[in-house]
Formats: sequence, C-alpha cells, structure tokens
Amino acid sequence: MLTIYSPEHHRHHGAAEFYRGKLVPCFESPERAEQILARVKERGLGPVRAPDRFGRGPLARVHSGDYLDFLASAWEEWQALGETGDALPYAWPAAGLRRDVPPAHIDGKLGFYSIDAAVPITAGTWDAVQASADCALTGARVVLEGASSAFALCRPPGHHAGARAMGGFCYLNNAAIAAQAMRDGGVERVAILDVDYHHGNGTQTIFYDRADVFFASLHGDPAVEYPFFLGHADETGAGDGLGANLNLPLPWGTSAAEYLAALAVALARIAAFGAQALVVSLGVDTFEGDPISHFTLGSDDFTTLGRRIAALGLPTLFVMEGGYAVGDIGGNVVNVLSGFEKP
Ligand code: 6XA
Ligand code: ZN
Repeated sequence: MLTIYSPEHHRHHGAAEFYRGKLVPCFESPERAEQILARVKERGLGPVRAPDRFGRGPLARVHSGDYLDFLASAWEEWQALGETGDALPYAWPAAGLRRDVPPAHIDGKLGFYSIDAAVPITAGTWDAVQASADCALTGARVVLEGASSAFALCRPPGHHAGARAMGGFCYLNNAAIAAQAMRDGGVERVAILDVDYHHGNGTQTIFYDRADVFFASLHGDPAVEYPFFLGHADETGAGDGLGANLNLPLPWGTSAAEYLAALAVALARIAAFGAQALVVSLGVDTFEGDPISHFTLGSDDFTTLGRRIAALGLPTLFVMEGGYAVGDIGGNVVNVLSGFEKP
C-alpha cells in the first residue's frame, strides 16, 4: 500500500494545550508521525511518496472562505500583538452570545473559529495543515486513478474540524476533504468510517444533510468523553441526509470483542448504503495503552480491524487521525493496514 507523507508536519508543533485546569504538553506531537513512518518503512508496507499540491480549491469545497482566511492569517495577527508563544483561544460564543457579528480582534477570532483550547497555532501551522490536507487529497487522487487502497499519513489530524471551526488538534478536515474530492472526481456514493476513539464531530456536521456521503463512527460515548456535545446514537442525519449518519457510542472499558461487534453493524450499513469508495478516519487511540482514552484494544486487534474493513471490498483511503501511545502507534497503524492488505 502506498503511503503519502510530508515532512511539513514538523512545522506544526504546539507547546501546550489547555487540559483539566492546566497547560500541558501537547499529546499531538510530531513524533507520532515519525513513529508511524518508521514502522511503515521497517515493515515494508510499500512505497512512500510526498503529496501533490492542490491549493485552496478542494479545501474550499468543505471549509468556508472566512475560516480559511482566518487560518491563513492567524499567526501574523497573533504576532502583531507582540506575543512570543503559541496562539490559543480562551473565549467562545457559547449559548446566549452572538455568532452573527464576526470579531475583528485575533483573540475573538480564535474563539469564534474553534470549539476548544486544544488547537495551538504556531508559525508553521498553516503550512503544515495544508500539507496534511494535500496528503489526503493525493490519496484520494490515487484511489480515483484505480488504486485499491492508500494511506494518507496526515498530521495534524482532521476529524474534529468543522466547516468553520478547529478543535481537538484538528484544523482542516482531511477525511472530509478527501471524501468530497472523491465525489467531485465522479464517485457517486462515498462512505466515511471513523474508527478513532473520539467522535468525528466535524466530519458528521459537514455531511449531516447530504445523502451522497454516509458517515459512520464508533467512539467513546459523548456522555463521558470528548467532544461531549455531539456523537449520540440519535443523530441520524437531517433533510436529504436522514439515515446517512450512524453513531455507535461505546462505554469506557469497551473490549475488542465488543468493538468488533459494533464495527460489524457499521460495515453492514456502509454496504447497504451502496458505497463505491471508502474513507477511513484511522485513529488508533482505541488502544489499551493510549494515555487519553478508555477502550482496551490490543495490538493484534488492529490487524483484525483491517481485515474486517477489507471484507467490504471497496477502494479505500486511510486517513490518519489520533493515537497518543507514541511507542505503539506505528505498529498499531501498520497492523490495520497490513490486515487490510492480507485479509
Ligand atoms: C482534547 C482532546 C482531543 C481529542 C483528540 C483526538 N483535550 N481526537 O484524539 O480524535
Ligand atoms: Zn481521537
């Protein structure tokens, strides 16, 4: 399987995120991508190539123009304040406040365009997130050209980013951008399967009222888990998209057997939808050793996960999302991908 990787990800390296009352070192680190790349090479998964450049066009198919402008200029506006650290939001237009008047000051913009404070913006963030989206778009192109699968080693991740909001380490929604590119490339029905531990709130909202992109997610129950405010089982789509959204929230402590049973439900729905191509939001923070998550999958279970996904028989693009057990992340990711290739 081809891996698409860009070293530009190093240009995004947040110092800290706000978590449980403290600024803590970012769980989402450059080392994650390097560990995955090292295991991809060591285990001979296949060739590794750099992404093509796609520019703003395919990003704007998913994200609003004002949001892209914000991301492009945020660092410069932040620097104009004379600050030396990363830009981080601290005030949000929550219930009762106005969203109809976009703020002019960068502090206001940071909150206006985010859902939380786990999104540091550094000098190289905009370049890194564009390269990350280019990895996903290159993967979509390769699959459109006939490859049976590809792995976009995206960093930063994307599934929490909505059309107009960053959040949870995510800035551009790589999986959504790739799925939209597949649609624009002529695939009539695309499914996105999100196996990250966290609900892909951004991806869900982007496609919520659409019948052409099916979204299925297995994740920690939002009653007790980030992102808390989306991802419940009764969210089934709206308008034309009614029935094209499937959430399978699972409790803390979910075992591999329970997880794989839920996966079977998601795969059956994707098959019934008649998907012609699949995008997998591949997070491995379902791992038992993950420092911020509460499922108990072992490394071998990721091979099974890959095999089960392969049984759908669809052209498949894997897009990297979360996973923070840095010593195991690469092995777990390659287990999924090699399980997919050798079912
Ligand atoms: C914010 C937690 C963000 C979760 C990131 C993640 N404190 N998403 O792994 O998939
Ligand atoms: Zn996650």
